[in-house]
Amino acid sequence: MKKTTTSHSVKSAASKKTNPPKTSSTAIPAQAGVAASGKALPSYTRDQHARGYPDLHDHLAALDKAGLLIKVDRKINKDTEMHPLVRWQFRGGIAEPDRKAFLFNNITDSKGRKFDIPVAVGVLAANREIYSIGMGCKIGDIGKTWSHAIAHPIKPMEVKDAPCQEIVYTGKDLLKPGQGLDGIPVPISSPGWDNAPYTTLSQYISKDPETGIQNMGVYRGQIKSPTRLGMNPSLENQPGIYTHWEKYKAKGQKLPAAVVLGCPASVAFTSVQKLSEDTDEFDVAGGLVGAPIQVVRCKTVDLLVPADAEVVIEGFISTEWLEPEAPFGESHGHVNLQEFNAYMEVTAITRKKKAILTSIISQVTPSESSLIKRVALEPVFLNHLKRNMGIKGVKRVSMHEPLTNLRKVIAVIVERNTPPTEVWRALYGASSLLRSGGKFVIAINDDIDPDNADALLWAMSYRANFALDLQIIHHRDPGHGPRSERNHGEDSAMLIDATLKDDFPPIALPKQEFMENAKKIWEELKLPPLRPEAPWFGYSLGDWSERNALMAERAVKSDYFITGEEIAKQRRKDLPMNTEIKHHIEETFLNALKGNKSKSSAKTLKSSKAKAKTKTKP
Ligand SMILES: Cc1cc2nc3c(=O)[nH]c(=O)nc-3n(C[C@H](O)[C@H](O)[C@H](O)COP(=O)(O)O)c2cc1C
Ligand SMILES: [Mn+2]
Repeated sequence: MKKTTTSHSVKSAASKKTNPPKTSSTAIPAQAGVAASGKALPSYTRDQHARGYPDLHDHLAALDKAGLLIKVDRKINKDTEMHPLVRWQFRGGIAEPDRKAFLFNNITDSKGRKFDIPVAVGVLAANREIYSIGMGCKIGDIGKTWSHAIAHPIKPMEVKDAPCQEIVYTGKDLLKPGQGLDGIPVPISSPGWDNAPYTTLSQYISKDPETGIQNMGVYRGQIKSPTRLGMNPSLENQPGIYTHWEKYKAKGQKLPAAVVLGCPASVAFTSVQKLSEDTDEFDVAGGLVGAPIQVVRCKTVDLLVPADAEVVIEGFISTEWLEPEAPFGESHGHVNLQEFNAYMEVTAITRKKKAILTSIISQVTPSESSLIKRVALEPVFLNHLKRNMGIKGVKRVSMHEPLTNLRKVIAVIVERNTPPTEVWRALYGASSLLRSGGKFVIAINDDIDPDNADALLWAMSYRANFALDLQIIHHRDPGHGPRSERNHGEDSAMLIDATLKDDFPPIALPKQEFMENAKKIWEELKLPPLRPEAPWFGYSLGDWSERNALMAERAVKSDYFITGEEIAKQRRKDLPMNTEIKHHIEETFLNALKGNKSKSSAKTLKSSKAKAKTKTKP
């Protein structure tokens, strides 16, 4: 194994001094590549300082050390068993923090073929803990780390030789059994529906022929022959590669491309992030790890790929011919039926000797695919609303994940006193950032858990008046999902202000102190473990008088007869049933408390009504 430390040529190192987020390179076990269990993971030796960030093997070792990696040594059929097995952790009632990454070491297919490349599934984003280990930051800092990296990109560094080119197959060698795409154990994602194995973490790299700026985006790849890979850019997501494809088409040339299958986690994360078209994902990946990403020039195309990639497929994408591609189970939860799409003719496959293939579990959400996109996209939305649009009251943006798949339902969490015009600017802003994002955009306050659809319905039910708080937006792209001919193919969006506009009485649950005390008793009684769901205690929403507070305090001290006596003195015969008490009694009561002479009830009623009318809205 050649070292790149002495032979690399620095193309363009970072010129700006940055204050990078801490990377997990310091957290690499002393013996990277050796699992905590003592069992060797597929690995190679290389000076960690030269790279400055962990590669996929180091990442797997870190996951193993954290107890997050399940190594499967039993034989697994990649075409029928692998993805269904991992699927269970997303459809089997397992909570997100309990999900794990899987490494399959003994892979076969339905013809009994063997593969020398292990397959890793869920190792990038089966849950936030796994993702945060890949980012080298705490779970709570994922958003901040993204914002920092986008604001402080670091240019990559070109090296002359690289682990990803330890093995190189080109030309006729690709047609020998096991040396073309047939040698890569690409699993079938949705057996029974998909028409082939598809690469999922396939990071397509292409270059803008005008600016020379590279793009890296994850688009699936249908294994069509040992040297042909299908590609499907979903145009509604405005994929970077499509712009390049169009430009090469206009020149009458094929589009040179390199497809990276597995690489350092931080680099992989940028390939599913929506960055501006003129941003090279490598620069932001550098920002994520706080060091230049080491890249190497491909063997048969003029493109740079991560030196620490596991496998790289090089080739040319026809800009003249399209081929049928799919059916393939999609992230919108339905099978994507066959369409005419691009394909690549492979000119080289390069790989590490001990390469590991990364496969992402996608389709019906929640999935690894939705989580990896969600944690990257939410900070982009928040930045857009707060920084680009300057809306101060926005606290968080949350994309709803299960079944709806992120883009359809977006909650914008705003401070309680945000002016309605700013709430609406946030709603319009969130609904227009992505061409295909924001079908339901709902503004809520931070006591509503946006991950709980029950809570979202709760907020919409009691805090929104649709005559005032709802707008339908026409002429929207239907986005990712099955398409309908209705309305000339155009979809629409619904913006809802479900924030509190009035002071409401408290949430009808015992106050926090009583629930906490009861939890101790619950646990003392060894009842089944609790998983508290917000709201699990009552809190004030602004409409709670001193009189009400006093009565409740008395009640919990078992002094409620005092209240009973007081109430007897407040008897009335001039009012109909269901007349609200607050405007009749509160002021009288407060004055009495202060020792003032009580005013006539008629006067109190009048002044309270006037107060209610002039009450200012937040
Ligand atoms: C597992 C997985 C598979 C994906 N497959 C595709 C795909 O086949 N086509 C596509 O256009 N986007 C796909 N995406 C979404 C893109 O990766 C995403 O839109 C990304 O921003 C693309 O990079 P770009 O913005 O540079 O084009 C996929 C994402 C994931 C996580
Ligand atoms: Mn891009």
